[in-house]
Formats: sequence, C-alpha cells, structure tokens
Amino acid sequence: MNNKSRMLSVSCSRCLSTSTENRAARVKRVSVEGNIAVGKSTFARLLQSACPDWEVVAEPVSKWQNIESGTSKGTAASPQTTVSNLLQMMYQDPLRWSYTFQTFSCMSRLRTQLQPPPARLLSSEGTPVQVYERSIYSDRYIFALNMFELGCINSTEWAVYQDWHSLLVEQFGHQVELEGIIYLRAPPKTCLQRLERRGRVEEKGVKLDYLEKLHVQHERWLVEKSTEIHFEKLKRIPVLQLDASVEFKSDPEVQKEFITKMKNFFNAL
Ligand code: UDP
Ligand code: D5M
Ligand code: MG
Repeated sequence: MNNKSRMLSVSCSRCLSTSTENRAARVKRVSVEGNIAVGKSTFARLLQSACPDWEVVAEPVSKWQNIESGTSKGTAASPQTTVSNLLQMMYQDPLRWSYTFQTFSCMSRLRTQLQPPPARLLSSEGTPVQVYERSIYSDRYIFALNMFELGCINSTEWAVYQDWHSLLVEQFGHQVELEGIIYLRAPPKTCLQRLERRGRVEEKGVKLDYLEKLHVQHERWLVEKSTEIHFEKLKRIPVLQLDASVEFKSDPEVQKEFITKMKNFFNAL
C-alpha cells in the first residue's frame, strides 16, 4: 500500500468508526410497560417481525427461574450446583423474598440495558431502535413500590433499594435512559384471563386483587403522573398508550394500527 492509499484507508476507517459512533449515539430506546400478562411479549414478537431492523429485547424471566449456585459439597474438579427459582420463591413467600427478587430483577435488566447495540442495528438504514420489555424504572415505580406499599418490603429495605437504584441510574446515566414508553393498557380482569391462559406455574396464586394494585401503579405513573419520580428526564418522558383490551394477537387490523402508532410515535421522539 502506498502512502496515499494508506492515508485514504486510515481516513475512511476513521469516518466509518465515527459514523458508527454517531449512529450508536442516535439509538432510540423505548420500553414496553404494562400489567402482568397484558400481552407485552406477544406485542414484542409482533414488533420484531414487523420491524426486523429493530432490536427487541425480551424480559429475562428464565434467568429469574433458574439461578445456579454452588453448594459446599462440590469440589473444584466437580462442582455441585443447585438451581433455584426466585420467581416462585417470591410468589410463595413474598415477605422473605421480595427484596431479593427486586435486587436480582433490577441487576438483570440493567445488564441487558448496558449491552451495546448489535452491529446490524448500527449498519441498518433508518433510525436504530431498541425496544425493551419493561425496564429498571418499572422495577422501581411499579413493583418495588407496590411491594413496599403491601408491606412485603419493609421501610429499611425500601430506603436501601432506592439508594442503590438512584446511584445506578445516575452513574450509568445516558446508557440507561429511555426516549419513550409504550404503555399496553387493559383491565386487570382481561390480564387475569390471559395469565390463566398462559398458565405459568409460578403465577398460579396470582389473584385479581394483585393485578388491580399493579394496574393502579401503572395508571399513577404513566397516566395521572402522580408517582414521585426521581429522574428529570423520566418525569417528562413521552408515553404512547395502546389499548390492549382488544384481542390483538389474532387480529391483523389491530396489529397494523399498533405498528402505525408506534412508528408515528418514534418519528416524533
Ligand atoms: N394473549 C392473547 N391475546 C392477546 C394478547 C395476548 O390471548 O391479544 C395471550 C398470550 O398468548 C399469552 C398471554 O395472553 O398466552 C399473556 O401474553 P404475554 O405473555 O405476551 O404477556 P406479558 O406478560 O408478556 O405482558
Ligand atoms: O412478567 C414476568 C413475571 O415476573 C410476572 O409474574 C411478573 C414478574 N415480575 C416482573 N418484574 C418484577 C418485579 N420487578 N417485581 C416483581 N415481580 C416482577 P410478565 O408481565 O409476565 O412479562
Ligand atoms: Mg412477558
């Protein structure tokens, strides 16, 4: 390679990496929020097939159901591991396990939100988009808050939780910020029917009363805006409400309407 072509190749790779960095900085990130079994995962799958260029990230439920830990019986050569299901433990004994569950769900979501966008996202045409099923914000302003109000997390645990949650959000700043929220909204009774239809064993004991409480938390945070929020950008975040009370899973017309609303929402962000 002569000097001229070497210079050209250096300046080209500089331009390429700058343009990749620029695109990474322009990634639009939103979360899909809503009650248990309202249809977030179903919606996320629809979105991924309608918009294959986007990255749609599912909630890490299987991580919560399969936590591997070593036991003292094992040796370095043949370690013994046990698997615990923290989701089940939380539903069976909320007083004992709610705080532990909140630490783990928040860490697993944070880890996901900190992953760099995949290369295909940065090389695709159009605005790169990442869609997360729930977020570290619903962890705090829906579930942890609800558990505190129910008395499953005591006031000391709640103070400790809020302290480290704020620290993490502030420290990771831009990497965990969202530009918008999609709120899938349906009556708690519809969510209960869908929850029963899905039949996840850990959720067998979930009652309408619990879904009603979670519904109220969503309404306070995303509609009435009466939840006390501790992060400036989150206080002003745009929210797109979608009526998930209709059976959208099997209705292409409703799906089309949802996708159009999503795209318009993104264009306005
Ligand atoms: N579901 C349905 N119709 C819909 C949306 C969802 O029957 O319009 C079903 C879906 O197939 C699943 C259950 O409702 O069996 C819960 O959906 P999903 O797991 O997507 O809910 P999430 O808990 O992720 O919000
Ligand atoms: O949510 C998956 C399941 O996990 C459902 O039973 C609710 C539960 N979940 C999710 N996040 C939390 C937090 N932070 N605390 C307590 N429970 C939680 P699904 O809505 O089915 O996708
Ligand atoms: Mg889901």
